[in-house]
Amino acid sequence: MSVDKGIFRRNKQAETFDFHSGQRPAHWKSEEQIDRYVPTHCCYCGVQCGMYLKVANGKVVGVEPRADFPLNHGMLCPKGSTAYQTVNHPDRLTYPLMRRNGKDSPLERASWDEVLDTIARRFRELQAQYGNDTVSIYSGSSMTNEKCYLMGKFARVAVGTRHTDYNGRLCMSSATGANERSLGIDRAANPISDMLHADCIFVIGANVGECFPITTSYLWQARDRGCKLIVADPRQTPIARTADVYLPLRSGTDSALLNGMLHVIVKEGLIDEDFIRERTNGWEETMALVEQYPPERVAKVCGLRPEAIVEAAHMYGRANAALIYTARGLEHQSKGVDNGVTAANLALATGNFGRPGAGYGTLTGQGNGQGGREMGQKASQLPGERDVEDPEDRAYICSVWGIDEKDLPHSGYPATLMIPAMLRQEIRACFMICSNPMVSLPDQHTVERALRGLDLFVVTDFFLSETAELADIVLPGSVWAEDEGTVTSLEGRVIKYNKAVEPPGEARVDWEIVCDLARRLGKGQYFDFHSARDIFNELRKCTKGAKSDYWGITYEKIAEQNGVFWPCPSEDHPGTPRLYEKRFGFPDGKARFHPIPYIPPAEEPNAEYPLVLTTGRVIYHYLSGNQTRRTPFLKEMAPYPWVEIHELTAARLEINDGDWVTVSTRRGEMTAPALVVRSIRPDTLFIPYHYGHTQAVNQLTNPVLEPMLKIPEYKVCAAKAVRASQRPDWAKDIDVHELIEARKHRHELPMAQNKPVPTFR
Ligand SMILES: Nc1nc2c(c(=O)[nH]1)N[C@H]1C(S)=C(S)[C@@H](COP(=O)(O)OP(=O)(O)OC[C@H]3O[C@@H](n4cnc5c(=O)[nH]c(N)nc54)[C@H](O)[C@@H]3O)O[C@H]1N2
Ligand SMILES: Nc1nc2c(c(=O)[nH]1)N[C@H]1C(S)=C(S)[C@@H](COP(=O)(O)OP(=O)(O)OC[C@H]3O[C@@H](n4cnc5c(=O)[nH]c(N)nc54)[C@H](O)[C@@H]3O)O[C@H]1N2
Ligand code: SF4
Ligand SMILES: [Mo]
Repeated sequence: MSVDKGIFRRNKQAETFDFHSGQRPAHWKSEEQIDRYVPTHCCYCGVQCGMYLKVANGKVVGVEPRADFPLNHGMLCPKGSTAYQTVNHPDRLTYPLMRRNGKDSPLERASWDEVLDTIARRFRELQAQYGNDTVSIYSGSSMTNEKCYLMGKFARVAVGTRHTDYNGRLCMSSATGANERSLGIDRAANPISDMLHADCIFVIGANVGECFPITTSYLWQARDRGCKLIVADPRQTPIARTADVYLPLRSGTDSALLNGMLHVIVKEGLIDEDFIRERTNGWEETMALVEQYPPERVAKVCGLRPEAIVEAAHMYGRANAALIYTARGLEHQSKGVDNGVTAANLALATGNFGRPGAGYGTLTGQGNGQGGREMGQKASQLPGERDVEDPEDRAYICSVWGIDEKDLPHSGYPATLMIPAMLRQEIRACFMICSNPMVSLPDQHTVERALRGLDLFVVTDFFLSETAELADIVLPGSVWAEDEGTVTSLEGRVIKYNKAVEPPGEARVDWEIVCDLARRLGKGQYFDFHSARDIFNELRKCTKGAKSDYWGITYEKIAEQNGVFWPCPSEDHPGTPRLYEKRFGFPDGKARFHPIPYIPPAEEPNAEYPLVLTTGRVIYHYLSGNQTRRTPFLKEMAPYPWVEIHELTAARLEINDGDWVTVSTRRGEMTAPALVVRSIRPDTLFIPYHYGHTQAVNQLTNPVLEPMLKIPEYKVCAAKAVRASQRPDWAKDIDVHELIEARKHRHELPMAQNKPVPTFR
């Protein structure tokens, strides 16, 4: 099948532009100074909007949205349209840094030879003394597939450690668990354009408007065609304001809600019996379980009105084609995998798979959050989503890599378990690239102790992040515009970044740094890559015949087709935009139901901590904010964190808009201004997490992990709030009312269709 082009008008100017020569069309008079337009994609979220970087005199000077890319059709969000400003930023790291005299000495300028030789020597010394696994590799999914692939191979082949993992552990691991348990393939089931074919879209735990901004244009087009919208989120997010049913559930109760909706669907005969019989296993047990979740019981658990649950179930159950979208709201929980499974159960029971507009999918977060979870940088994984403990997978990858099977390490610690292993001194060195855990990991005070305690901590970044500040050696790497390589978007579409400029100063392209280090570790023959394309060709081979099969994807085909959806098993295969049209990903081709009882979150409110704290994102910042906090417009729009608090709760606590509030949990406390709103449950507080040091909400969050996939419960912990006795140090000269004024309107928009503001129980 082909991907829907949507109903956008195409930009004529862009179409006449010769992308290959990089020549601008003659009639673009006002752009005379631009030398080249380099087609690429945004470096931020998983939507991966197409853009051109404008290059003049060897520098990136601006951005132009790509009208010819079928997903964004000429649109970019505030982050995309300012991303280019990070390339020439004055804060760029332009030479290596190193502490020469222990932890208390300053980071000083050093040469590449000095830092890389030191790293190689110290790794070997520590490994000789404490074993190979004393070194860990911690990488990230904002990097291309080529780099993610390289990191897994670097860990196993160059360093010889079993401990390799990445920041996707904090992001996509619940989704992976649910996809693998229910459907058998860890990828979104549908291309985004499938929204245009849906009669009902159910968004649970995803802030689509702020986190996947450009996809909302598909949502609005679907709405124009009569598609219903259900939103379940403890906060009334931008898209929730226009929803047909808005379910402001209590954080951590998603599986109860989903079981309750399925209960109603079964009772009313809205299940798809043919689909269940022919394409699934295990329905009886799930049906028996949801019997125990009548709307009245679920309403109490979730803090909702029972009628709203029934209404949502009817709306979803009666649609001919319905889509469920989840994201971290449902997944950042100690029951995150189970929650995803209950969402899949609902879609399976109603036959919503394998057709246009029918599916369940997690909205993948990071730019390469999809490819990054397939390329073998994960603790338990080899490239192509292969299993590091599976004898056949091991043998195949060893044959491609040319190593002996006994030299391939077994599975190691996921990123979240590396922290306790560092505290136990089982891990004594860490090579980190493309992650900023001093903002992103829960329970920051413990994380800081672990990282400070390392014998050798190396960070590769292009800005000095909160984490790089703690490193013994900082390596200046490259931004996306300085390298080429592929990325796999939230649709499962493999696309390509193209190189626009060279890294500044002595900064180097990431993969060259890693290959150079591999050589110095004596393993150069396994890292004899001369281009990103060389790496891509090897990774294609590694994925051949695997679930995420890239074998048939080439750089040329990506350019010709505007991306290729995996699996793509041969060069004449067009790729696979929609999964599960005929089979699910298990050997018998059938999907699997799993009965999931509701289990409460790890921490529930009590007398001392009577509120629920939840955390997440705002449109203006990206993840740890290391990039977006340096972008003037984005910084201005959201300069520091705030506490969203319902007006009833604020009144009870005698807190007014703009008052400084101290929020505390069992792990720590922080102070930020109150934003008094009606768009959040009265029992819930929300703090955006994009800030570091004393502005980091992860000082407060609960490090409890999902038992299988080890993702932290960022979305629920017990908290209390009081009016602060004084402002924090960072806030002495701040006029907080500017922020309040800027944010306020976002929370005060009227509900569509004159619906009353929802009542909470
Ligand atoms: N602007 C922006 N966009 C981004 C990113 C970014 O940092 N900034 N990051 C990208 C990445 S890596 C990711 S992972 C995605 C994340 O995308 P999302 O998951 O959409 O973003 P979050 O803000 O983490 O959480 C989503 C929603 O979950 C709600 N929520 C909290 N607790 C619960 C709960 O218990 N149940 C339910 N159902 N909902 C709950 C929150 O109120 C919030 O509105 O965004 C991607 N896009
Ligand atoms: N409380 C709370 N905490 C959360 C979340 C939440 O919702 N609430 N969300 C979690 C989620 S979903 C995620 S994805 C994580 C993200 O957490 P992190 O991965 O720690 O955050 P990033 O900002 O992506 O960190 C990437 C770092 O690498 C750098 N970088 C980016 N691209 C490249 C590259 O190509 N090469 C190199 N060398 N460096 C690069 C950036 O400058 C940045 O410093 O945070 C998690 N933490
Ligand atoms: S929606 Fe995502 S990919 Fe598109 S411009 Fe915004 S941040 Fe970039
Ligand atoms: Mo994420």
